[in-house]
Amino acid sequence: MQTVFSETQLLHDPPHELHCAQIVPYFESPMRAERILEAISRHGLGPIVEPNALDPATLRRVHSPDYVQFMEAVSKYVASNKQGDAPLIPHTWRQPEMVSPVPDSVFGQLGHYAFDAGTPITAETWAAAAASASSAVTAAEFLFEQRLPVFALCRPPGHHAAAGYYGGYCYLNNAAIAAQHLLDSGSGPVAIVDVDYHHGNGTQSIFYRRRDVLFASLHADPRQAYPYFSGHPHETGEAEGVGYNINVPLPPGSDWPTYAPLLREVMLRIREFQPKFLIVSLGVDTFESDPIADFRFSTDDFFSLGEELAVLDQPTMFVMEGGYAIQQIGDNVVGTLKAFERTSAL
Ligand code: SP5
Ligand code: ZN
Repeated sequence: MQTVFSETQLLHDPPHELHCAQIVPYFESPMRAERILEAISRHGLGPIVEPNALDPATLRRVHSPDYVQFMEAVSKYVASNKQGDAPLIPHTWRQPEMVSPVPDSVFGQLGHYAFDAGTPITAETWAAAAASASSAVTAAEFLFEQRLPVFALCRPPGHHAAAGYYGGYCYLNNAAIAAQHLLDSGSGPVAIVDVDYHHGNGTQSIFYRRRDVLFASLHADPRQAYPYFSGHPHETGEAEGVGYNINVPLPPGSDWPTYAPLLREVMLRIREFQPKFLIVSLGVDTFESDPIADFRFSTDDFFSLGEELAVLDQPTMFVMEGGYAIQQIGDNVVGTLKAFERTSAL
C-alpha cells in the first residue's frame, strides 16, 4: 500500500498541553509520525510519496474562509510575537447567549474558533496542518485514479476540526477534505467510517445536513469521554442528511469482542449506502496502553480491525487520526493496513 506524507507535517511540535489540570508534554508529537514511518519500512508496507502542492480552494470547500484565514494569521502572529514564541491556547469561551461578533483580540479569536484548551497553535501549525491536508488530498487523487488502497499519514490529525472551529489536536479536517475532493472529482457517494477512540465530532458536523457523505463513528461514550458534547446515538443528521450520520458509543474499557459485532453492523449499514469510495479515519488510541484512552485493543486486534474494514470491496483510503502509545503506534497502524490489504486482495 502506498503512503502519502510530507516532512513539513513534523514542524508542528508544541511542547506542552493542558491535560487533567496539569501541564504535560504534548501527546500528539511528531514522534508519532516518525514511529509510523519506521514501521512502514520495517514491515515493507510500500512506497512513501510526497503530497502535491495544495490548492487553497480545496480547503475552502470544507472550511469557512474566515476560519482558514484565522488559522494562517495566528501562526504568523506567533512567529512575530514580541512576547516570545509560546504556543497560543485560548482561555475564554462563549456561552450560546453571548452573541458578540468575532473580537479583534487574538485571544478573543482563539476562544471564538477553538472548542478546547488542548490544541495549541505554534508558528508552524499552519504549515504542518496544510501539509497534512495535502497528504489527504493527494491520497484521494491516487484513490480516485488508481482505485487502489492508500494511506494518508496525516498529522496533525483532523476529525475533531469542523468547518469553522478546531480542537482535539485537529486544525483541518483531513478526512472531510479528502471526501469533498472525491465528490468534486465526480466520485459519487462517499462513506467515512471513524474508528478512533474519540467521536469524530468535526466530520459529523461538516456532513450533518448532507446525504452524499455517510459518516459513521464508533467511539467512547461522550457521557464519560472527550469530546463530551457530541457523539450520541440520537444524532442521526438533519434536513437532507437525516439517517446519514451514525454514532455508536461504547462503554469505558471496551475490548475487541465488544467492538467487533458493532463494527460489523456499521459496515453493513455502509454497504446498504453503496458508496463509491470508503474513507477510514484510523485512530489507534483504542489500544490497551494508550495514555489518554481506556479501550483494550491488543496489537493483534488491529489485524482483525483491518480485516473487518475490508468487507466492502470498495476502493478505500486510510487517514491517520489519533493514537498516543508511541512504542506500539507503528505496529498497530501498519498491522491494520497490512491485514486490510491481505483481506481485500482475496
Ligand atoms: C485526534 C485525537 O485523538 N484527539 C484527541 C484529543 C483528546 N484531548 C483531550 C483528552 C482529555 C482526556 N482526559 C482523559 C483523562 C484520562 N486520565
Ligand atoms: Zn482520538
